[in-house]
Amino acid sequence: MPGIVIVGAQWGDEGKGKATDLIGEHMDYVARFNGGNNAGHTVVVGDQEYALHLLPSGIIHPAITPVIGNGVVVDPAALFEEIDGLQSRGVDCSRLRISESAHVIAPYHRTLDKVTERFLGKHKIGTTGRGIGPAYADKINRVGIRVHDLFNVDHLRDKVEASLHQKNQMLVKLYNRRAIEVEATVEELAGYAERLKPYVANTSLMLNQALEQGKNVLFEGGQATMLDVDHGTYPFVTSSNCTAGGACTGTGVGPTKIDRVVGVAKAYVTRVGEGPFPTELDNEQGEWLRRQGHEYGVTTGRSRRCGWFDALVSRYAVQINGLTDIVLTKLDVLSGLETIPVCVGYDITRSDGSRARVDQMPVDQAEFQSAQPVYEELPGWREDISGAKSFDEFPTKAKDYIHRLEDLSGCRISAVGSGPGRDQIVQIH
Ligand code: 2SA
Ligand code: GDP
Ligand code: MG
Repeated sequence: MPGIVIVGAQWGDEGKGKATDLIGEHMDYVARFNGGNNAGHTVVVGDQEYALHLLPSGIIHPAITPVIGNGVVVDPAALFEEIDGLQSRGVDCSRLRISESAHVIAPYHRTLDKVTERFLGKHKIGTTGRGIGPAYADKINRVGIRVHDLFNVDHLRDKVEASLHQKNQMLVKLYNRRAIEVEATVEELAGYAERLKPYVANTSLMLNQALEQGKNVLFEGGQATMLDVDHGTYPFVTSSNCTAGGACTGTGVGPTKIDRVVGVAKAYVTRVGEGPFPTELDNEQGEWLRRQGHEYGVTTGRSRRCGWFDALVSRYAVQINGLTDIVLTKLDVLSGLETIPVCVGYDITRSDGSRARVDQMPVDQAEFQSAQPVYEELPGWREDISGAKSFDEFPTKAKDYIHRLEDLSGCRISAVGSGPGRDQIVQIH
């Protein structure tokens, strides 16, 4: 089973870091394929908690080669800060390999991210402010800077000039800001080159050769299906392909090399930032879920919006990613509830004003914005499940909840999280 992809099945923070750590134990390589340091993946080992942003979660295992693929956007300052933080805690980062064609987040991308959010006003996306969108926009506009560009200053200056030409006109004329200086930017970016060099490699070749040799590669997705730039709740999305297809384009490995696609889903749903969220609980129950689940952003510290499990979202994630199985996390958080509502349909308003009940994800975002959840009430359980070591130890009603989510999602649940700890996960065979 050499090629495994892990993706978020909802709006992120499902516990991908933990799932990657669990499955990654048997892997030779763990490769990030999208996003950047907007991600916040938590891995808890004993009494140590690691919050990983740009680095693949597999970096915690000494036997794994962590890889940052070409589909990732790399902020060199953030990268070194993260490496320094981990190394000071005894984690060896020297095995890390970064694609030479990954795009670089320059300081002006961070500036633009913040400025555009401010100017969008009530239409803002609620980004993490890490420069992710502007860096991907440059990639698509063909004025991006790639990692290998940092190693030739004349070439780099050319690229920075091309990238800043239009941005400076916009910053000065539209946003009433000072123009960004080319030379200062070149100096800063070129200053990272020497330290970056030993990590840089042709990672596509490396991963393909590894797969040829029968080695195991885990492809770790950042963000999630509903934040995917093509398949998510556009425009309230991130700027990359977080879905399984992104694993191929974002690492240079073909789809025939992928054997398993794991979706990570919470037993309820959370979202950070703006955008529609049909099962959101803007009330005391939502506050209860936030408190029980400690739902705060790992990168920005923002409060996460909380709501009930949405079967339309999980069915959609199964379809878009071709999921082979689901890792269901945070089931322990729901212990103590009398009943647990699960969304099984939406009442939506069509563009002609008519109302309809649907059980598939509407693509039209105006329809999705209008969605009112239709709930099925499932019986809850009182027992604390955080110490369960096998599926048999779960209360019957918790087992029923898991089986009902499998039926509604149309996909097998292969493991269930019962707490944040590394060993608090129960495999289902
Ligand atoms: P961006 O910064 O351009 O990627 O923001 C665009 C949208 O994507 C959402 N987004 C995220 N959603 C959940 N978790 C993320 N990572 C952090 C975490 C978030 C944090 O693990 O907690 O700390 O706030 C993440 N990254 C991006 C973002 O909220 C926007 O809706
Ligand atoms: P990711 O972005 O998908 O990797 O998820 P985050 O790390 O942003 O958020 C998931 C949070 O839930 C982290 O604080 C994890 O330690 C925690 N977590 C993961 N699995 C479980 C679980 O099964 N139960 C509980 N209570 N917490 C969990
Ligand atoms: Mg996260």
